[in-house]
Amino acid sequence: MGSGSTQSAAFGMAAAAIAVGFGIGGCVSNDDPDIEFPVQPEVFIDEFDAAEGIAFNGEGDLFIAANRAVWRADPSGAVTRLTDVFSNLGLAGFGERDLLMADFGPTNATADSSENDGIIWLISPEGEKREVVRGIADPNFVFVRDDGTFLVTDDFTENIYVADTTGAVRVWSTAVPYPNGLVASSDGSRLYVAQIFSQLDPIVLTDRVWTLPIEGGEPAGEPRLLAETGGAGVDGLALDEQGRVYVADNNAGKIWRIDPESGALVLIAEGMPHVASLVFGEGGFDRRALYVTSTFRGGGSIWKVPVGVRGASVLR
Ligand SMILES: [Ca+2]
Ligand SMILES: [Ca+2]
Repeated sequence: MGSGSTQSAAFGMAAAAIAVGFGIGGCVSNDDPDIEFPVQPEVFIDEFDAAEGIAFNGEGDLFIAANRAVWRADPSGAVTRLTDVFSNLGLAGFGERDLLMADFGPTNATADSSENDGIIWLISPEGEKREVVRGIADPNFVFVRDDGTFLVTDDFTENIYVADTTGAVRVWSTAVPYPNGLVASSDGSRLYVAQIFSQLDPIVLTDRVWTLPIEGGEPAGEPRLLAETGGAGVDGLALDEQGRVYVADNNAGKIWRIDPESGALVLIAEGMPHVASLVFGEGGFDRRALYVTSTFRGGGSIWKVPVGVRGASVLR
């Protein structure tokens, strides 16, 4: 190899560095140059009145909690009812092919009376289900970790619980008030937490996404405010393969992407009333799109939002 080719390689690296510099400084830093944010979302499924939980299992099949039931959805948008539950809260793939579901149970804190009757269900893709955790009043979101345990939020409290399928459950963190959606950084060193309310009774929605440091599987220090979306009622979170955080801004009907270092925001899509939870496509679904639920106030639509990048690998 002559010096010419070394020079040319060095020049190439410099050019790449300059390109990256421009990318950061520019107003749009997409991975797919054909996509300009905000993108136009499309309705993927319009069969439901209310939906929230959404997750792929380890076999690449999509499941949705909607109309007080759990459904499997095909890439065509056709849905099959699997089993009935009390509510429509968070879903997460668990193990090779099962799901965990957060269910408020018969009562919840927005009703006249609330009891400690929430349930975490373990549900097979065929719809067989059994209770695995009791003792959480109104479980909202489930985030599975790499050791077989999972974190569960109760967004009417300050509690993030850690639990497992033997029924063991304890409060893991009280650092973020009214925690809703969760997702961890890919290296596991931090947990992103969406704070949905600033107070209850009457409910005041808020827009804060926090970073909570983790060491040895436990919270390690004070949370840091990562971003405020300017919306109201931040709900589900998802992570892309570049470590960026996507948040469903429920009352604003928007999805934002947050830079995990700077907290800078990019508006990904809008016009989706009361979006709740979001996942990247897997299996036979579009892997460069988010699939997004909406609650009853949003009409229960399931949206597809192309984002031009894949999701981070999901722990199950
Ligand atoms: Ca309850
Ligand atoms: Ca939620």
